[in-house]
Amino acid sequence: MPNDKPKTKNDKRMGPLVGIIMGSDSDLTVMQAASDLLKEFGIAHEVTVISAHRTPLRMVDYAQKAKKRGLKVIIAGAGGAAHLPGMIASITPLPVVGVPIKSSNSIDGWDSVLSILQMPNGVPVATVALNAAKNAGILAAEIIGAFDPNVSKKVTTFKNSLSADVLKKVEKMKKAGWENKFD
Ligand code: RP5
Repeated sequence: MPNDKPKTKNDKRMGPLVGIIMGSDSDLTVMQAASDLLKEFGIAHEVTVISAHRTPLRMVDYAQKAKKRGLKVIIAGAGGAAHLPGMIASITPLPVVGVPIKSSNSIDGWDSVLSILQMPNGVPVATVALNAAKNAGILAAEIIGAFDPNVSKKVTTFKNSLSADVLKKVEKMKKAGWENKFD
């Protein structure tokens, strides 16, 4: 029996809306970007380590309690044989965003990408690109924004800033002499 007994602590305070979990603390350098994005958007979230293989009972416990604890989305990152996002998705009715990580035990990240992406029918994981934890944060913010107009506004502002950045590049290229008959 693995030594990962679930904690019994009652955690019903007004708490996080997004749970960011990862297979190891070695994933944190990548997963930090999801937390940074949520902080920027003012979305309450929590961050912890849950290993599908090394703490399977903790994983089941977390997934079973997630909805009741008030979480609305789970972002799960893992590298190598990355079973965490899919297993969490198999237990919770909440949307799960998966972040494939190019970890020390990964074959160039492909193993993580395919493990998280190729889920069977009925158990989807919204898989972002390799190491793309920031996009996972944005996706989580969009999900929260579907029922929270304040967050939705922030997502819109963020997306507008992306357009503005590109338009600056358009002008920069024009100034550098690159021709464009479009605008
Ligand atoms: C995966 O194994 C973790 O998600 C991590 O990406 C990788 C390596 O873990 P450590 O050996 O650094 O703990 O389960």
